Amino acid sequence: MTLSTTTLLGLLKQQKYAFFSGVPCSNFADLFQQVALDNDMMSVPAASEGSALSFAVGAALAGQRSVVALQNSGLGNIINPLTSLVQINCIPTLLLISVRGHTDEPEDEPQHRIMGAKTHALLDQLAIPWSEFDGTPQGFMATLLKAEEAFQRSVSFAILIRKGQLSTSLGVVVNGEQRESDYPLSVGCALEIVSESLRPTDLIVSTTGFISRELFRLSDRPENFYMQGSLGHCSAVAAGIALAHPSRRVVALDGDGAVLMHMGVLSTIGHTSPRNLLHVVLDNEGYVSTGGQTSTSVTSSLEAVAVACGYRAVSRCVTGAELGEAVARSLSTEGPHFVLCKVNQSHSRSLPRVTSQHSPEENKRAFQIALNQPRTFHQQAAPVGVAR
Ligand SMILES: Cc1ncc(C[n+]2csc(CCOP(=O)(O)OP(=O)(O)O)c2C)c(N)n1
Ligand SMILES: [Mg+2]
Repeated sequence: MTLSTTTLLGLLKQQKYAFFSGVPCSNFADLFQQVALDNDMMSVPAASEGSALSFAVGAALAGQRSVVALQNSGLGNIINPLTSLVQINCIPTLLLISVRGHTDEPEDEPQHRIMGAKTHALLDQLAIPWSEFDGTPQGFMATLLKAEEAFQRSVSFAILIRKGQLSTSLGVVVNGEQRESDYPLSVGCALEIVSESLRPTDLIVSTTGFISRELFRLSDRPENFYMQGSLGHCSAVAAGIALAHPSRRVVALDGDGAVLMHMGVLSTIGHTSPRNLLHVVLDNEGYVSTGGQTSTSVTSSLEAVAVACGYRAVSRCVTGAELGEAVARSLSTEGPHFVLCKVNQSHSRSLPRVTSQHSPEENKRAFQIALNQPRTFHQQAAPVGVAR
């Protein structure tokens, strides 16, 4: 059963919820966009699930009923404010949790497997009562009434929502208006340009979602470490490699949503200053892998943050020529380099999944071999698109 997002929002408003925050999941593709358009609901697009919960707590302190929407992968990000803010201060909030990797869905991506199997037990351990949504309006209303009972005891409540239970059909919305992004480069084109400029031995760590899938489609090679899950941690992994292995050049291929989620990493990178690190951010001003919900990079200059954090060289690119030049410059000068490239939100229709060919463990093993025993390449060898 699939409930229309409009109905779900109507029921939330009927129960006097007036404040919404969260981080998107593809199961919530419509929800974030509809809430952004809704005049009766204040919506805050948070950079991480922990801050979404904290925004909601602030709103609750100010007297508003608040909802936080998150994927279960974000449970790790909320546990600190959930236990040490919400629970000790008895400030009840409603959590709408999209459950990926449910034990009934063994075909879901491997990064969801462990959290998918542990979500219910984790909530039990945390003493957060929960209810599984059945996909019907009556079922949703029944879970909201259970939440009311929990709130009477100043306890938060979680509604668990499965894939396909909420409608997901809208396009891209920015500041409440439908829009087409008009940057000339797609992620695929930008990655081709980056790949052409790199050396065959350069190591790449790519962020979770479509960026890794585009890289895999374009140029699968053992020097690529594809992050699956762990949103926001790609640049720290790349910087860790760069610091531990100063003779190898390491490229972090990041997304705007990922950078925003753990932006403190930029300060650590500026501080530790790995000379062999190139941090490329493909900024499409949205969470495109989960349906194109707007990210706050639309009103933030991530490149200015990188400058302030102490990266040695920072560029902002819009065209292919600018991107090619920025990546080429980073080859001949010391890093850490930060290249922000504005990209549009289009992708090829059928993006293969990395896991269709390599399990995460196989990818790790191949990457470690490529890192520790670099392959030799002829001078004229194809730059980066070398088959595995
Ligand atoms: C902690 C956490 N929260 C939410 C998600 C769901 N998620 C997967 S990819 C993604 C979008 C990332 O956006 P961005 O880094 O800008 O890359 P894009 O999809 O736009 O290429 C989100 C929100 C997740 N994997 N982990
Ligand atoms: Mg993005």
